[in-house]
Amino acid sequence: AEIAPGAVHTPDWLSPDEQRRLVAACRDWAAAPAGMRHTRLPSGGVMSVQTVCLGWHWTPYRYSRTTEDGSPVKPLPDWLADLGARAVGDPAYRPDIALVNFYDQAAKMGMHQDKDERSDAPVVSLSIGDSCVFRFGNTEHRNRPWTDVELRSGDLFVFGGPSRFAYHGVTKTLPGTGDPATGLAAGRLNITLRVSGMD
Ligand code: MD5
Ligand code: FE
Repeated sequence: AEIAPGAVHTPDWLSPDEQRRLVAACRDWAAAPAGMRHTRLPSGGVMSVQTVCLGWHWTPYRYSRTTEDGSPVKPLPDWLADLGARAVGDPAYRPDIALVNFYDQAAKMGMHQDKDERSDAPVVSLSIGDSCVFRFGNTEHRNRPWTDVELRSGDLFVFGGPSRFAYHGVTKTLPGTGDPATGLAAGRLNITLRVSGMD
């Protein structure tokens, strides 16, 4: 379903097998060093979501090749970039950043734009585990109008064209809605694939 120009939601895109493989991979990526952590905000707070980065390490306003403690960022495997190319239907799409977000039952993400990348290539979003309410806004500001969309395990969302720089957030997760057969007993995983536009 096209939620807005360039914002395409494909429910149930990942097979159960692909979801299991991704959960197992996320478990490996989450391990220290350069593992999953609550990102520190310039305000002094921390995000409720926990994140592990592949390819480039994200902190607000900037990407780097090392994490806060100086550890090298884990590589983004070719098979994951291939999955991204399949998601956008373009073999030339080569994401070099993956951000893996884990939401426990209390985590949410406020309305924001993703503009730390130096590329306007599409962002691919994959969801696994508990469902969430995803809020897709507009390009002007973080306020209405917006559209709330429930994202479920296995869903694909591609944000391209005029939707690439839209405000968006996650207002809540829906605990107990995931299938433990994925290997995730509780919580929600979201994997985004991005093009950095950097060398
Ligand atoms: C999530 N993650 O569910 C969301 C899904 C993030 C983030 O927002 O920054 O890690 S990705 C949603 C997204 C990405 C890029 C553009 C747009 C939405 N958009 O234009 O709406 O953890
Ligand atoms: Fe975002």
